[in-house]
Amino acid sequence: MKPIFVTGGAGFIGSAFVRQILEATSDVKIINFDALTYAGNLENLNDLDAARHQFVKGDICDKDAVLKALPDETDAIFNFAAESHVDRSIASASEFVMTNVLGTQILLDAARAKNVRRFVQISTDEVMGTLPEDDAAFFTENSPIEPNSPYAASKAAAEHFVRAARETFGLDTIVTRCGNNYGQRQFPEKLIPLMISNAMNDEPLPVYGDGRNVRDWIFVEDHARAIWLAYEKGKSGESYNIGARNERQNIEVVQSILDALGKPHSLIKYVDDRLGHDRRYAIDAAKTENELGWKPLTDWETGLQKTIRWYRENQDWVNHIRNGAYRDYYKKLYGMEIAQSR
Ligand code: NAD
Ligand code: TDX
Repeated sequence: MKPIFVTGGAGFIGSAFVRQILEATSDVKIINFDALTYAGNLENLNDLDAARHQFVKGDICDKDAVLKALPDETDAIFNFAAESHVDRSIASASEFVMTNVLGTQILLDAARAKNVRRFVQISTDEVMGTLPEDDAAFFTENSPIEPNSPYAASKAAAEHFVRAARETFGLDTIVTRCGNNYGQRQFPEKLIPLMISNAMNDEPLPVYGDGRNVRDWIFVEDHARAIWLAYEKGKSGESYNIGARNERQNIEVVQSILDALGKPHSLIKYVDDRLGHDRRYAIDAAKTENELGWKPLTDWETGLQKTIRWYRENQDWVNHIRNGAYRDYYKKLYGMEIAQSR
């Protein structure tokens, strides 16, 4: 069995990745190291094969815990662990610096100490800042690093430390930069699951600014496959952009969700814009397609339908979150209460 070490595997994308790899391979054993912050959820992992998946609760900022959990000669570290929500980073950035920057550096040091063969850093298109909306420009791997939010700045800093580990110590590294993910088990602070769960509860759908900011959406399983291919086939020291050529204005996304759920557009509530709100993300994934032989398999209509169906069928999962600390978060950010769900 080939050991791999996945951090943040109890979160949205990490858990999709773990599921996919357990299903698609037979010779890989996963150590899933996750601190179980507000975004980590053991319910995301409850039906996995214990013989090939070991969960370890731990913080990537805790060097001793990382060294204890990470076996010698591990084939790869996949670093998903992060504070991942832009709005939270605007409210308080320090946690983002801790986990996303210091945590990544601690993992890089541990990778060298334990002779890990390859380090895969899960980064984001947001490190490249924003694009004008009336432009044909796309993010490529050569776009300048110009992060605009504290979240994006912390992910950009992490990328720089990954690069430094390679240039200084010869660590074998890969960076992947994906656009906005959607799919099952995404924490309902992000646009799509927030709008689905509010619509299911007949609560207002808060749309920032004029609703015309553009995001490039990708189904989470397509992202997970690209990461695995980057690990298997990627060239050390390279970064790979991942995107499904699926740009949408936020308002269009929100209206599609309401239509799919048979709810009225009158639930839409325009609210104050996010500070420093990036206008448009759009990814040119040609390098990933050509060098890794990857392409997305799930189109937007199918992916959105699947996602909505999952949230409808897993209302307990949503309600466990909506009835907890999330209520305070929601009130503070949006100045609105959400009703207790049954
Ligand atoms: P998420 O917030 O759903 O999950 C993050 C996970 O990391 C949680 O399980 C949490 O418990 C864990 N974690 C947080 N701090 C930790 C720490 N100090 N030590 C150990 N574990 C810790 O995030 P996500 O949306 O699944 O994103 C995963 C990764 O993908 C992140 O690195 C994010 O920057 C990147 N990314 C996300 C998107 C997106 O659209 N969601 C797009 C591109 C890249
Ligand atoms: O209530 C909302 N209303 C709203 O209009 C929320 C939560 C969001 N929005 C808008 C802001 C963005 O233009 O929707 C868009 C998407 O917002 P988020 O889901 O918060 O994602 P974004 O800020 O684009 O960042 C995401 O993509 C890149 C992820 O959260 C990051 O982890 C990832 O790196």
